[in-house]
Formats: sequence, structure tokens, C-alpha cells
Amino acid sequence: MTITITAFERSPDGGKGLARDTRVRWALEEVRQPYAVRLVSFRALKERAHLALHPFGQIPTYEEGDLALFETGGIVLHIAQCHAGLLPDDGNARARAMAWMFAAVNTVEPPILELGIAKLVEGDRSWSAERLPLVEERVCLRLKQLSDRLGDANWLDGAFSAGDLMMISVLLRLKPSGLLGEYQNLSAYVARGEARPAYRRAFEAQLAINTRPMD
Ligand code: GTB
Repeated sequence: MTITITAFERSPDGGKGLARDTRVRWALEEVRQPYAVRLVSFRALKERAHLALHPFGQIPTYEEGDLALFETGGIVLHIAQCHAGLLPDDGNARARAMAWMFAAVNTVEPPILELGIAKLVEGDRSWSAERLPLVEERVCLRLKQLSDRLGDANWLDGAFSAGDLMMISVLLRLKPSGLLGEYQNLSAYVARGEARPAYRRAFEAQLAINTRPMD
């Protein structure tokens, strides 16, 4: 059955891979599942047809036969459960890998998103200079805790898993901030993820779309 995902017709990041279709593409590449991409304009995101797939009017979505999914955590978990390669066979290790997926989106990503908002949306407010360091502190607390746990391991819990895929996808968003550079093992962890052939294929595919000439 053909898998179809949605992505921005033109991502605001110009192809840096920060829009969230990249993590879904990465998961599909890791498990070697071919997929089609339907490109959606910002206007179409809020139209009835897309809202039927995604109640919040966002990308990415995932369609396969009768199944329609939204929310990258749910999509990547579905892919990982249906195909070998992203979750360990051992039951306890599998549960831990899923816990890392949740930790990525529920514990590490929120302060990172907050930092983006503090800079991009609130940057011109009179109180911004006072608030920004507080938000950065919350990001750094999570980075320090994650860095301590990772130590000198390659991946978070044994072999590469969907937990690493989600965590690295979340951390990639921090690259322009320079904060990641303060934690050498985390920078190396992210670089290891980016060096995976499946990530490269996912990245190149979204780059090709976001740099193609538009009519
Ligand atoms: N929790 C949802 C998930 O994980 O699937 C969040 C989905 C989401 O945030 N989608 C964004 C979206 O559709 C695109 S990825 N936004 C349009 C809207 O809400 O109207 C977030 C994103 C967008 C752009 C950049 N960038 O240009 O750097 C980075 C990340």
C-alpha cells in the first residue's frame, strides 16, 4: 500500500530540514519504505480537506490505505512498530525506546520551541532581553541532563532506535542557537544521526523540494 505524507510546498527554513516532515521521512528511510509526498500550501493547511486529516491544520500527515495519522510522535511510532529497524525486539528495551520518544517531544522539545518563540516572535518586546536568558537556562538544563545520561555512548539506550531519531530531530532545531556546542557529546550525537545514510536521503529529498524553482 502506498504511503503518502504531507510537507510544506515551500518550507520557511528553505530546506534546512527543520520542518517536521523530515523526521517522518527519516523514519521511512531507516525502514526502507517508499513513500509519496503531497505538498501543501499554508492556505491549504487550513482548508477543510486538510483539516479532515489534521485537526490542527499542520504538516506532516501520514496516509496508508484506510489509515490517516497526524502528529510526528504517533507517525514515527507507527512506522517503527510496523517495520523492523527502529525498535529493539526485547520487550523492556522496546518500552525504553518508546519512553525516549516521549521524552524527546514532551520533555526536551518544549523549552526548545519556547526558545524559538522567545527569539522569533517576542524578540522585539520590551521585556524580551530579560526573558530570553531564563528560557535559555531551561533549554540548557535539559541539555545538561541529557548530556549526563548519554555520556560517551553512541545512542541513548544500546542500538540506534526511534528514540534517538526523535531526540536528534528535536536537538537539530538548536543548531543555529549555538547552545548545542556547549555539550560536545550531544553535538557528536547529533552529528552521528545526521551522518546516517537514511537521514541523508531524507534531508536531500526535502532539500530538493524546498530549493526547486517555483512557477
Ligand atoms: N506536534 C506536531 C507534530 O509533531 O507533528 C507539530 C506539527 C507542526 O508544528 N507542524 C508545523 C506546521 O504545520 C510545521 S513543522 N505549521 C504550520 C501551522 O501551524 O500553520 C514546525 C516548523 C516549521 C518551520 C520551521 N522552520 O522554517 O524552521 C521549523 C519547524
